[in-house]
Amino acid sequence: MSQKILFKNIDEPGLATLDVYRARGGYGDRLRKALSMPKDALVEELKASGLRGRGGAGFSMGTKASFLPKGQMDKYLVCNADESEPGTFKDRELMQKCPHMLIEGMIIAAYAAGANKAFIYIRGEYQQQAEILERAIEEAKAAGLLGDRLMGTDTSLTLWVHRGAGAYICGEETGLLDSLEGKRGNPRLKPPFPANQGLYQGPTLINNVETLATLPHIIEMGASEYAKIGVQNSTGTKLISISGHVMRPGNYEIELGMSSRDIIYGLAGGPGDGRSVKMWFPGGSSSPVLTGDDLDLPYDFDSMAKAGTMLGSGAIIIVDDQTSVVDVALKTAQFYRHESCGKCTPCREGTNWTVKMLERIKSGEATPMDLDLMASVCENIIGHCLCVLGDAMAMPIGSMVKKFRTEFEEYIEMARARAERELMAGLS
Ligand code: L3W
Repeated sequence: MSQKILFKNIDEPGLATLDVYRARGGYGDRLRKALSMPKDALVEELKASGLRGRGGAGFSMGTKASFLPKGQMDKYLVCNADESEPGTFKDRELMQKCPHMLIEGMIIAAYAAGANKAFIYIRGEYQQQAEILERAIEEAKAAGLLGDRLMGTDTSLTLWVHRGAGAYICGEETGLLDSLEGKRGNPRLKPPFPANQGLYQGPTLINNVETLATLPHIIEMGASEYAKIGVQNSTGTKLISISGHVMRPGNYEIELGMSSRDIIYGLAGGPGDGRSVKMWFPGGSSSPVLTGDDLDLPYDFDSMAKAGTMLGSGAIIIVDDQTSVVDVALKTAQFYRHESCGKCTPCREGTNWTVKMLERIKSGEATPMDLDLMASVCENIIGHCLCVLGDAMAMPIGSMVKKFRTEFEEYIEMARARAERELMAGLS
């Protein structure tokens, strides 16, 4: 279970330069092979690899590419490098240490989609990574790997880096497209999906950094070999970011289907002496939480879905037994309230209500009935918003209330008793 693909040489000094990347097999034969394939055959190869989107939704990459209409209209490729999901920091390491892997993957994806203009939309805070990408693009251009007739073929590709300005909603694909067009980053109603009507109304393929960076390896190995890695329906390896209460937080590459316990305790060292895992987010702060009883679940898309949660962006956040679930819930809800674009009512009002109810719990003003109200607010958000941001708050908070109801009730009682004592002390 230790196969490395994306992170194989990741700590090699100089890997961010074209020379070292080429010496490790970058561009060269595999790119030539991809660009010599008929576009349809390349898309079929991507489908056959079983690669599922690494940004959050886990949608089949090849299928998404196949949705783009044929024909001579302007088409676009956009790389979603807005990596803003709390707990997620894998794309940052990939772009920083191996920018050419992303560029090579984008050349392949653009060719498959018939796009000759591509953008990397990178979160504003990733200034260093944006500069590294700019330098790598200049190197690739100078080497004839980007621009007109790249590598002597009929294919052309212009690639730009566009920096965001620190808004989580711009990681939502249609908010990102609006932002890239120079507008406020508000989500659009889907359908139409970007594959049909995306950037500047043109067909647009949007994929996450890690998804695109995987393409050169699929071409090199062949789809059938790649599909042998991992488990059924979750092929390949996955970069995961582990944070929170673990001894060795960081990014790891794992084979999909690995036991969650082996990831959390084996790789990341667990929460440390005398502490245990109380709760964990398996796929960023948007994912419904799991508990210490779920540690033996295989870490793959379907196992997580069956457990009522999601693998999401692969960000595992560990919460130990000394942490209050109420504090985690409040922090989580505050994040989504702050990041809600405010365009649709269930998300704008629902995130605000949830924060207010959690604040009431903390200050001793709530009763156990407020838990039912909070659960009902969460239920009324899910599936009723313009985009997934509202759900992204309601799902984890709803799961916390459901799985840790007794702790919430005890907290309410304790906080009410404390508030009463303080009131009495103030009166005496
Ligand atoms: C054409 C159809 N295209 C679906 C495309 C669609 C998109 C992809 C997946 O949410 C997840 C979410 C969050 N014709 C199509 C079609 N597509 N049907 O397929 O679509 P969808 O709607 O399942 O998901 P989404 O709206 O893209 C994304 C989770 O991500 N999340 C993660 C955030 C991660 C970061 C990060 O830092 N990396 O921000 C947060 O909310 O829960 O499950 O491309 O166009 N019929």
